[in-house]
Amino acid sequence: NNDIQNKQMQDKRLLALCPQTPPGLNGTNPLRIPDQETLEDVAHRLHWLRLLDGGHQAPKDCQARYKIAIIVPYRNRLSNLCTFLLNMHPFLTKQQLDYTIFVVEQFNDGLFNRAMLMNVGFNEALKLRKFDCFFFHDVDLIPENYENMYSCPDQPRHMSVAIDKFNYRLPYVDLFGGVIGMSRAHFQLVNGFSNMFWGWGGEDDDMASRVKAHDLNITRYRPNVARYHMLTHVKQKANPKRYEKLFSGRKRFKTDGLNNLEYRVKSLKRLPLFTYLLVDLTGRQ
Ligand code: UD2
Ligand code: MN
Repeated sequence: NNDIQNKQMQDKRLLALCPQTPPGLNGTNPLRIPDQETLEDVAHRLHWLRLLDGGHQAPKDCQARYKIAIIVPYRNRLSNLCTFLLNMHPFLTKQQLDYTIFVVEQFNDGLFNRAMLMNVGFNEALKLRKFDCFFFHDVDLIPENYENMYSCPDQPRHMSVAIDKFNYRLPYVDLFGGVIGMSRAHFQLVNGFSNMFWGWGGEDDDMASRVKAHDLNITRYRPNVARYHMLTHVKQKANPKRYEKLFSGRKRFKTDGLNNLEYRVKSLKRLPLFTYLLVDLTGRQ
């Protein structure tokens, strides 16, 4: 048995690198709808993918170029999460990626802090594996086009350019919300997201300013490739202080982010479809 395992590991090392653009990506990703909105049902439907524990997958016929972490901020959106997982796993597998999906749930009630959950996801993921890049991903966005590659970007990449709900048009040029991809080094360079945005809005624009303040460029794929379907959910209450925080943000890039992040991990589990983190966020709302 050990011999077989050794042999398999050797074979893996001899495998050729996966192509930058895998074959057969033309065509649209059909929207899959769960029969029942339970994680068990979704796992059952995805059985054929043979996912590894913790929502991990790696190509079998070639050696992946990067190790990718998908970080999903989450609280109380089970219906969206089921649809997200049912669609993302087949999509990312088809792109021949070595990836792991992390769902980071906010334990405490009160205002949601999307940006801080991203920071926690980044931090905790790196304790498990040295991921090369990170996709920070809203749970309600489903890529429509297989060519929308989740490969590590050289510069920070805004992925969700054309969303059906916005008539497939970018609402404003500096938008950096929805789905973004960044290398580990760039995310560290900008000190991650701000931890100070509680409630809806502003945290994505603050990240865009961080990126620009560090002489990085936001890149995008063509709008006919970077297309997404948005799932429905109830609207959050907007944070009335978001503009204030945004305008004063510049002064805080160095002191507010990865380097002053405080939280407690209540639970860390390798579930069949994702690595689950339940966290208590500390900080003033
Ligand atoms: C927009 C942005 C989003 C973020 C947000 C402001 C796009 C396409 N989306 O989304 O990236 O900047 O505005 O904060 O630009 N979530 C939960 N439970 C909650 C609340 C939020 O799981 O109770 C998570 C979930 O992953 C969700 C994400 O946070 O997709 C963004 O929140 P939203 O969907 O309520 O905000 P939305 O659609 O206006
Ligand atoms: Mn949304």
